[in-house]
Amino acid sequence: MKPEQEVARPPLISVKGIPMIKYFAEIYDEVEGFQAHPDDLLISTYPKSGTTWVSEIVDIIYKEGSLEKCRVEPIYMRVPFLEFAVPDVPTGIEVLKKAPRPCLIKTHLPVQMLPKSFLEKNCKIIYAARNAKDVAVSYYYFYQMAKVHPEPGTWEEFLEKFMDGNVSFGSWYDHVKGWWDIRKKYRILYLFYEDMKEDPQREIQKIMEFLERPANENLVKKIAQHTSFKEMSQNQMANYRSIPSSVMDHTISPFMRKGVAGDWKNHFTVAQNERFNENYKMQMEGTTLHFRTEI
Ligand code: PPS
Repeated sequence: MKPEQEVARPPLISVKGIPMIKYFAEIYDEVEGFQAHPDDLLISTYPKSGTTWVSEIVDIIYKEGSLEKCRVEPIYMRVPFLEFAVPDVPTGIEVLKKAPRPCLIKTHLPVQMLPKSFLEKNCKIIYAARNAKDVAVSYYYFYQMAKVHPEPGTWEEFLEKFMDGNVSFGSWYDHVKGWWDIRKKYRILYLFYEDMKEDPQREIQKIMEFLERPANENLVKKIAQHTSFKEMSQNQMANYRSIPSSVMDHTISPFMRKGVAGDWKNHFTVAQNERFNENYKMQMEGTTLHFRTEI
């Protein structure tokens, strides 16, 4: 790893009008040309929406419930992050080049930036979405601990940037709507974090059906237990604690922070909530996509 100042907090760079982490932006051309295998499974999310949770669930499904097999590598090796890049660490593309294919792949790209080959090859895709208020809060803490992001500023300032789409991977509103709009045209399972919190076993069963994997009650229960927030926070192969602190500093805020629906209530002032709701109505006008901000 290079000295910390070389990794730390460069300004975002616009790619196709979307603000991106500098290092990710620098390799985007290579990412755009990535060739998917028809049987690769893509896990797509706006950041902080339950990517790691869904990834762990899918990995254990693929490994037919074997916890031992899941424990061999950290989640970012078991489910490579397509557009990932930081100095002196293998990029997502480099990891994928060495990975046995077909495989599981993570992305945060908005649909218009996804390498075309995923849709051309009709790959199965699981999209996980989470309500905007909890995403904004989770992202604010993540910006602080993951030093590839610029300084988030105060909560008030960050919330404004979030509403303006001036954060890494751009507008939450456009991201969730973009993926929602194509869900029926392709093989896309669109999940909600709040549904997973409400009834993890039901959602795991849904994922297994989508993946055409036989589900039985015991296996579903086992997966739900292994992927609970409590278990995953303590699981060194899922909690991102193996990333050097010059990149992710868990003493500022742990990656596995709270894992609940509705934490936004502890952060939004009444005035912020009113302003956010008004802006939300405008940005989400006309969509059939509906989120729950509490369960
Ligand atoms: S990332 O960096 O975008 O890939 O992050 P992502 O994994 O999408 O989101 C991180 C948030 O998800 C919470 N999380 C969970 N919640 C419930 N159950 C489980 N098992 C779980 N695993 C991760 C994590 O705590 C982050 O949310 P916050 O609100 O910050 O706690």
